[in-house]
Amino acid sequence: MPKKRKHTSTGASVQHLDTDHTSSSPSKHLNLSAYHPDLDLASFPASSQSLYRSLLPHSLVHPSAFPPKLLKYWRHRHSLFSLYSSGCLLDEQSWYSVTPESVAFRIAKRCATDGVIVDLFTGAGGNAIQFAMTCAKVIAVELDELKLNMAQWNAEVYGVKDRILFIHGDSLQLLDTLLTWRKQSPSISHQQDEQVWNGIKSSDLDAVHAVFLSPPWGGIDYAQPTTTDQNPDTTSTSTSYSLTSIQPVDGATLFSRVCQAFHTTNIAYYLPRNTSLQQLSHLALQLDRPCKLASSTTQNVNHNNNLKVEYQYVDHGRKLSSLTAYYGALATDWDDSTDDWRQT
Ligand code: MGP
Repeated sequence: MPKKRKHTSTGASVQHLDTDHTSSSPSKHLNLSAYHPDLDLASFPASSQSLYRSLLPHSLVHPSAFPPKLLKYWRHRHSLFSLYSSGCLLDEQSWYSVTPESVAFRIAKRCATDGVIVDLFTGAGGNAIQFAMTCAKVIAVELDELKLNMAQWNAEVYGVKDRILFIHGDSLQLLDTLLTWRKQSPSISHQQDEQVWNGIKSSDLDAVHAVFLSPPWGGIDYAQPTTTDQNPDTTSTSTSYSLTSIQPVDGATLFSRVCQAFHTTNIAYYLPRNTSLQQLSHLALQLDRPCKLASSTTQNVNHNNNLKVEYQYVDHGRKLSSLTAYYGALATDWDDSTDDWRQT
């Protein structure tokens, strides 16, 4: 496993650009460019300029175009992307599912590595951008080409595009391919750096430190409780979000397939704040049993059965927003008392 990297943010190489309210707007009625006042499009390469222009009509930019339910996300736009005014673009689904920047930064700090981090549900790139600040390489997979292009553009706004390998494809297909590939080539050291899937090479797979999962939770109304947790100490019960609501496959199935496909227990799982803790613990127990195909997972044996759940607050700590469940070394190697990697 590649060694962990101390968090040393490279900083975004973005400077706040001159305001240019006169630049051509795709719509005279909705002055979209007014909502990106710090964007100086002319300072980007021609290909990026045309990418921005092609994405703009598919993005929700002007508040009058927002469905009323989504307006609250627009009001928090600078919490989602601090460089929003420099040109960040999101489609409707991304507005309500992108990870707020402070939360994404925190997760990236805990996943920092000199190796590779894999983001299997990249969306508009909120997490991938922050991973690019703390990890040597990010593999960002997204099924929806429009969102992937937005992620690419947003990463350019943040000046970190070059650290991210953007892949248009189905993560579940990637997992299936990896399982088959591992059956065929069980050795972890590959003589030749072969192409495994859509530009991912065997050397990338050998360097994977962790996998980040931020799948669709089931729409904007995900917070309706879907399961009942029993507390064995008090015999009380509480209603929670169930991993079965995760799309496109049940969240527990997704977790075990990731573990087997990537030969790692280092998984960070971004989930609703009311996710069933019983179900999260159950996933940790699964890791006690060596993954069926994971011949090399013995190195992680001491890390198995470990889980740390971090609750994430936004709005200056006033509002509980989400949680991240950390498994494997992401849990065991983190020292809560120093809030940093355990010194070895
Ligand atoms: P939220 O619960 O919709 O917002 O999402 P809020 O303001 O807490 O809602 P309220 O009803 O309490 O007012 C909180 C955060 O969860 C968002 O900022 C996203 O980061 C994340 N999130 C929400 N959804 C629906 C998804 C999703 O489907 N997938 C992922 N990965 N994240 C989501």
